[in-house]
Amino acid sequence: MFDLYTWSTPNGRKVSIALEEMGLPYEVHAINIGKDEQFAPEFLKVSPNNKIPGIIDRDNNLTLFESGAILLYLAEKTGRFHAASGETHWRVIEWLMWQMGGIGPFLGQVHHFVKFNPGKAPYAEERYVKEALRLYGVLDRRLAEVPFLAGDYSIADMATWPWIARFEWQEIDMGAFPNVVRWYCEIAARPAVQKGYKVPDASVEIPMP
Ligand SMILES: N[C@@H](CCC(=O)N[C@@H](CS)C(=O)NCC(=O)O)C(=O)O
Repeated sequence: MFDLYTWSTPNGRKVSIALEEMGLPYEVHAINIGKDEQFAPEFLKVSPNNKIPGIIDRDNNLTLFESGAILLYLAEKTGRFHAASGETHWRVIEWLMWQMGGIGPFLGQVHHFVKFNPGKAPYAEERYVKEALRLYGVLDRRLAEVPFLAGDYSIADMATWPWIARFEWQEIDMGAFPNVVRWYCEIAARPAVQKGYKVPDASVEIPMP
């Protein structure tokens, strides 16, 4: 049994999707980051970085923050959606790190400047939109070669997909990225993804291109 500390954001959804995909039971603790609940001392015991997501594994009382670390932990614990060794092991890590270092931080800045503060910082808007388009291009080229980021569906896809689900916020023309659309729709059709997307807010729907 896991405790999941989360909110309705791409980083939070990575973990609820992974827990659903792996069939692991979990109790949801909604941390409303719009109300600064991420700064509550109780939450800091789980996530000292003041950000969701965080988990506690009740089997061993292990606490973990950083979505990439959580996904690796869950994959190792269940032996699913990752490979124990060999090339695929490193492909999963490679694309997971690409998400953590590129897709997450840069698309997050697009949300900040383009969606929520348009017109305030034209240089930042231009810089982050350009980088977003470059990253979508990288993703599209990769997905022209393989069905999923590391070959088979893996935690690297679970990490990346929730960020692409914000393509409207990022003002991305998905028609320009047909391989991304194919991959995105295939993942969106997975029952576990549909369930995990709605944590902790069951009223939302997956945006479709
Ligand atoms: N690198 C972290 C990023 C986590 C993150 O940025 N979480 C956001 C929501 S998506 C958050 O908690 N923001 C609250 C804040 O910045 O105060 C991870 O992947 O877990």
